[in-house]
Amino acid sequence: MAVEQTLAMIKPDATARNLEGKIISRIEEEGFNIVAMKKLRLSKAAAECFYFVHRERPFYGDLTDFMSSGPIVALLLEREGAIAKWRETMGATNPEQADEGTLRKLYALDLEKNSTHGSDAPETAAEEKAFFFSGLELV
Ligand code: FUP
Repeated sequence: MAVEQTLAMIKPDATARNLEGKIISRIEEEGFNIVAMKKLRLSKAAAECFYFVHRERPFYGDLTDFMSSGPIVALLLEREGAIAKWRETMGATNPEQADEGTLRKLYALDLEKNSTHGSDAPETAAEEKAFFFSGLELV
């Protein structure tokens, strides 16, 4: 399996409950190298840009309100098969369908406030990496 990178976020519902440490510990336990990391608050416009692919969906307004409602932590993660491994670690988008022990099963409040984000393919991982990090911020 090739070493790859994926973009992860700790979402506002999780930062509000001081879950950053627990989620970052899990990232380390699952064998990811943290290539870059920062905490910031997305503007509504930035959240709309990040989720542009969902602009026609009925949940777009609520989702981008939520994603700009408080701080997030963006992380660039690296390991073999990082994209699939991080999605497996997060669990299903809807926490009601997430497997036991996954981050969303453990921490998500509902389908929208689901605590973590992960890229879904190499192309989106590259776009999302560029959205959050400049070359200077990659270590
Ligand atoms: P995921 O790749 O697991 O983050 O899920 P999606 O790309 O399908 O959805 C992006 C985000 O939109 C999810 F994290 C949660 C939110 N969402 C809703 O709020 N309502 C929905 O019906 C579907 C997704």
